[in-house]
Order: sequence, then structure tokens, then C-alpha cells
Amino acid sequence: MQREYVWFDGRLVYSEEASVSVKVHSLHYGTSVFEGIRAYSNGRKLCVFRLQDHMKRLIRSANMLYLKTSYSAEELCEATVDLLRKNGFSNPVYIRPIIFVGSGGINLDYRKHPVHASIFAFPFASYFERQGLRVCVSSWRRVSNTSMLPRAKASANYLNSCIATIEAKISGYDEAILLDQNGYVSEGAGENIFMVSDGKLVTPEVYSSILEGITRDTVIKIALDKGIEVNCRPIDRSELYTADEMFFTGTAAEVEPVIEVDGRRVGDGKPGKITEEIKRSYTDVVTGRAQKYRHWLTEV
Ligand code: PY5
Repeated sequence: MQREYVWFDGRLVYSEEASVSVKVHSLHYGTSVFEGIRAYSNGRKLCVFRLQDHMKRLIRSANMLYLKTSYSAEELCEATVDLLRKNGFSNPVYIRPIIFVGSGGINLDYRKHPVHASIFAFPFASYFERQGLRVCVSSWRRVSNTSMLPRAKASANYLNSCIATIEAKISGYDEAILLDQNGYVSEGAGENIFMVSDGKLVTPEVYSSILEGITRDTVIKIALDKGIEVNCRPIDRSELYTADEMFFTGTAAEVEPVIEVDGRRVGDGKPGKITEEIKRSYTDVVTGRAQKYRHWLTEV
């Protein structure tokens, strides 16, 4: 078996060599930021989808948390391509870059602590175990701007996502939808959410404490290309129960239909037509079949 490589602080090393101490600050306080990126085959080569946009968001997340990394977005993009070349993974691949605070004591002000960066990748097909999800509105609210930084893809935010996911699964659902502090729909535990109502797409605006998803942005552009109107606005919980169609978007989740919310069927309880159409177009875009969006692909 071929040994797996990981990019760690500027070098490609064997996976087992990329290890850290139990003293690292990020293990104790969640002081890290990360990204989730995918690469798909275009039939000839593996292509990373919107690599630059993901790495820019990573650096923005780091800056929001006073995390000073010595690597630029461009350097991290190059490192990703090197890593994928070195590993020679089969299609599709999930890529996980992380910037984290290292060892330096238990003080909460970590600005003088060392900061590490790493990227690993692995073959990864679907995030959800089944197609067409049964979901619930969580009893937990999405982290808000009054206490955290929802815009940052910060590891600490994910404890909020984890507890909501586990609560939903214990109750027999596939995924949780979190409301924002004002009671409006925010997003899934690890995805953005869209509804289809009267042929239009509706998705929460950025002010509902969402992570501004790159898949969300991709889907909005795909919908507008098709002449489908997109409204970004607050969504009431009860509106979820009247939607014709619903789906999640995310790098891991891709475009995933939701067929039931809180025990109520969405539309006729099957993945909707517009959802399926957008899902097909999304696959075309990420696999290089859509000429217009080839600039989003980085060939490995
Ligand atoms: N909202 C949250 C809370 C997320 O975790 C994600 C992505 C998104 C929205 C969608 O963002 P994007 O479209 O830019 O991926 N979640 C990660 C992912 O890789 C981690 C999931 C466990 O999809």
C-alpha cells in the first residue's frame, strides 16, 4: 500500500510524522480555523474546486481570530496541489487545511504562541448515508455574532454544530437545522439551506449568522444562469413547513435534497425537480463540463 503524505508546516511528510503535543493550545481551547475543499476528476485529471476561494476564506478566518500564519493563500493553494500529486488519490477527494495554535502554555492570549498549518486529504464520496434527508429544527441556536464569529470557519464554532447533529441523530433524524438568535432559520449543522417556493429559491441572508458557503454562492450563480430568481432574506421556522422543495449545500454535502422537516413532508416527500436540476448542474460545474465555470477548477 502506498504511504499517505500530509503537508505540515511547509513540508510533505508521512502522515504518522505529522503529529503534535497534547499541550497544543488548539486542543484545549479550539483555537484553530479550517477549510473543507473537494477535488473531482474532469475525465482526465483531478481538479480542485474553487481552491483559491477556500484558501482566501481560511486566511480571512485566521485574521478574524488573531491567528498569524506565515503562509499566504497562494502558498497554501500550491501546497494543496503538491499534496494531491504526491498522494495520487482516486476521485473524488476531500481536502482539509487547518491553521492552529501550538504549545505555549494555558494563557488565553495566544498571540505569541507558535501557529501551525497543515493540509491532509483523503478519498471521500458522500457525506450523508442516504439521499433525501429527514431533518429537524434543533433545540440549539446557531452561534451568533454577540458571542462568536459565525463568519469564521473556526473549529470552536463546530461544537455548536456537533451537539446539534448528535441531538438530531439521537432523535432519529439525518441532520439538524439551526435557527439564529432571532428565531429565523440560519443553516444546517454543516451546510447552508435553500427552499424552493413558487419556483424561486429562498436562502437566509448573511445576517442570519450563517457561514457564507462557497457552495451556496455556486448554487446562487447556477440558479441565476437558469433564470431562477434567488431571494436572500430572513426565513421563519414555519415557512420551512410550506416550502415546495428544500436542499442543503456544502462542500461535503454537495447539493442534498431535504424531504421531511419536523415530521412534515416537503412537497410530495421526494427530491424536488428544481433541486435535482441544480444538483445536476452543480455536478457539471465541479467536473469541468460547464465551460463558463472552468476557471473555478485547479488541475492537479
Ligand atoms: N455552514 C456550515 C456550518 C458548514 O460547516 C459548511 C461547510 C457550510 C455552511 C457550507 O460551506 P461551503 O459550501 O463553503 O462548504 N461544512 C464543511 C464542509 O466541508 C464541514 C462539514 C462537516 O462541507
